[in-house]
Amino acid sequence: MKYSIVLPLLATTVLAAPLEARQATCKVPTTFPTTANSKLPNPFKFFDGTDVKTKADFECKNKEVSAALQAQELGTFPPKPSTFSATYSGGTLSFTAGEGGKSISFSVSIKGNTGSNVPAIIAYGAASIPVPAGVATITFNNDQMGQQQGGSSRGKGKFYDLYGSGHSAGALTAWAWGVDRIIDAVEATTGHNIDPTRIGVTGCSRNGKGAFVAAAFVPRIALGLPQESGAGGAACWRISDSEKAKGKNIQTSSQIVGENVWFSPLFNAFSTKANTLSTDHHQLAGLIAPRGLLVIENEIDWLGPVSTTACMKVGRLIYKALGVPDNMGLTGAGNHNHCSFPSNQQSDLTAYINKFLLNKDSSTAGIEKGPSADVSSYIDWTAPTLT
Ligand code: MCU
Repeated sequence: MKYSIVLPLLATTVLAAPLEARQATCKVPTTFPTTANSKLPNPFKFFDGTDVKTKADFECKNKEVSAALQAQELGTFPPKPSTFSATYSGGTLSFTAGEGGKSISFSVSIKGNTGSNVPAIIAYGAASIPVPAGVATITFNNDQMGQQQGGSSRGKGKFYDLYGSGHSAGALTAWAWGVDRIIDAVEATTGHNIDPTRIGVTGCSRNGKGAFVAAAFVPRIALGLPQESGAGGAACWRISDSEKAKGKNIQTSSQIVGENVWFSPLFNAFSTKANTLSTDHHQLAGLIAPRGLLVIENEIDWLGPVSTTACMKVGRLIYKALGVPDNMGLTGAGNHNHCSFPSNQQSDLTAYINKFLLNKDSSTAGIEKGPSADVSSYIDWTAPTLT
């Protein structure tokens, strides 16, 4: 009798539990497979070999993908610090974050925030895409958060002032933590008119890698707009290695770890054997699903146009499996200077900003542009329809 009352109540509670509560039941491993595999890892299998069948399974899969990326490439992404306060005044949003007796202060500028409930784009450095009227720009001096002047920048910047110069995070992770705090600050203050539920993030080239990782690590980002990110962003390490083997002048993991501090020192162990990573960057796109993502690319050899195109087409298979194929697009174009936005990518960008930031009816159907790239030669699995 006692149980017949308790059990239905329990069942109701479990079914009605919000997604975050159900995710708390995900078993996230602390060690990750390093078996050599030159094909892109199957995003629909857990590392223990079981199948990802449902959308709830996929939420759990993303937790292990995030953990693996942090352990092998990006370093630890810290949660909200124990103390936090923010102010907004006259176009400047500032926050102070504290942990373990240390604290840092940081400011970003906001422009174009007239009206109410204004969507915004957080721009690393400065936006090199056109930001339309009605969308505010939050300019993030990411170099101040984590320096990127080459190898000597390791552990330098405000993030490392707070967490210590020996923290495992590479600059991409330090910047993503900054984006997370900017959104905390938007939420904690008034007067700026920004709608925290409609925030996009962009950056070009090295900052495009940063924008990609921020969209992946910060679930409050509604739209990722990484531009010409190439290796470490939209390219898959494995495909770039295969392109390099074909004689292309393309950036690979073995080169990138020596050029700058974008990645964690943990990545060094994989730099010449990217085929042993547990994940690849189709799954970086998968971390953003089902949220909006438009990957903007160029056809400069160093960026790896075949690698970014194939990798992101595989990323779209993940969005398709989730039933939202058109929440992710890939717009690649050649014949323009690095980070100069060409007019033939404008309609794709407009469609994504309209849909995900301006709440307008807009078709983002089937945007998949780039050089020809044979996806089937890089994968040995098929995508299910997640229920
Ligand atoms: C595409 O981003 C980088 C690239 O990874 C580097 O190898 C190169 O030195 O700089 C590019 C960049 O950030 O250009 C502005």
